[in-house]
Amino acid sequence: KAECCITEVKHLQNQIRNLQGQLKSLQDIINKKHKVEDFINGSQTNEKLFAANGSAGDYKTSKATCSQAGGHLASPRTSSENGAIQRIIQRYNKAAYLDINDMQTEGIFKYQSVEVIGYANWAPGEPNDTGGEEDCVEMYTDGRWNDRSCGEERLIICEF
Ligand code: 293
Ligand code: CA
Ligand code: CA
Repeated sequence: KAECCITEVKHLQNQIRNLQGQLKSLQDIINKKHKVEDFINGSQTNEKLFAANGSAGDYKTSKATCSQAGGHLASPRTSSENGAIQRIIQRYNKAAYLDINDMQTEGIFKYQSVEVIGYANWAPGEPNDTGGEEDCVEMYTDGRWNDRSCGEERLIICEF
């Protein structure tokens, strides 16, 4: 018989109404944050968010900094992601390391030392492993990539 459950049903309906209200305010907050991100970074259809705070470091420091922040050092997998990173590099007018290297096998570039890259945007003549010691990758302000020694000071750009 339905009688048994009316108060429970009403209670649940109340809880649903409360949750709907909370969901609505969460959506409002998220929408506002998206607008701020789009204003700062330019509209992104990407899922990934790229961010810099102006700090710089070598490859190891860059990786550690992004990891401490709960993200990863930026590693573009598409031209659209490459463009999003490039905009940040242009804003700071400073090249940045990508999380791509050929430390394991010379000439075989991998994401985070694990997965062979499926997208590249090398500058003409790159990668050239100058001096036999360029196993990291930097992005120039024109969005092109250069293999580079890992110990330079570069803008830190993380992805989240
Ligand atoms: C050589 C030739 C340059 C090039 C440079 C970079 C270093 O000096 O044209 O820009 O190497 O590849 O990473
Ligand atoms: Ca190399
Ligand atoms: Ca090079």
